[in-house]
Amino acid sequence: MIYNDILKKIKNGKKLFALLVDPDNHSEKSLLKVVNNANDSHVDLILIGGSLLNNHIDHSATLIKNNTKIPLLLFPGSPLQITPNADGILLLSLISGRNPDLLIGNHVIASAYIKRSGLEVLPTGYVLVEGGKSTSVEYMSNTRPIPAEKTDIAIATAMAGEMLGLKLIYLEAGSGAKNHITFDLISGVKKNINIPLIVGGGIKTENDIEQTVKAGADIVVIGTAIEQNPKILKKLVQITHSL
Ligand code: 1GP
Repeated sequence: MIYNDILKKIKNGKKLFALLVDPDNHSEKSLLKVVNNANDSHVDLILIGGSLLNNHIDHSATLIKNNTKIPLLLFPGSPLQITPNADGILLLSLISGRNPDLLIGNHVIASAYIKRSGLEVLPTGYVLVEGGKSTSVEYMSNTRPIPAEKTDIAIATAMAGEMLGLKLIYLEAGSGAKNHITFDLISGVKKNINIPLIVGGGIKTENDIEQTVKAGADIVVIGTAIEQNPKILKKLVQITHSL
């Protein structure tokens, strides 16, 4: 079970690195390179997802699965990105927003399909925080992010998500965000919840990772920075594991 494994690792003081792969940004050949890089770098989790569907998610997920033992989790931008060809799904409820489809509507549409798929379901409170520029997730979800300095609202949102029974909280500044989530906001949320905390969006450097993890992130997600410079992956994973 992926979730139990995550809990166990966190309990043992380990910080996890999740690589985000948007299949729309890859050919079959480059996707294979990404997977090999993830294997060599000892990435803990691979997340697959994006905003659009220019490539076939089923095919991309199968290609990843066939070439790695790293758990593959769907990170779906829409129900159309759900495929049985992964190990699990971050079943996102966009609790920072007030769009009913992303809070429960899409989940109702997809529930029977997900059950049949055999995917491990990881119910995740998805909390969008302003990251210094407007992002795809903000536009596509038709929701407003929590202002970056409103730590109290982010904390209350994460606490509400935990009280509703969600199993993970994902603080998201949006892919390619100018600013990653601040130390204060991450540490405030971390102090007030007892479920694993995922943080992503705009994390680019060793220093960003250090700040994010020291503030309280259990799992760091990086996509854009690795797409731009795949060579830094190994070092970023090492840093994460050393903290
Ligand atoms: C986006 O949190 C992830 O959903 C990763 O963001 O692409 O900015 O690393 P980046």
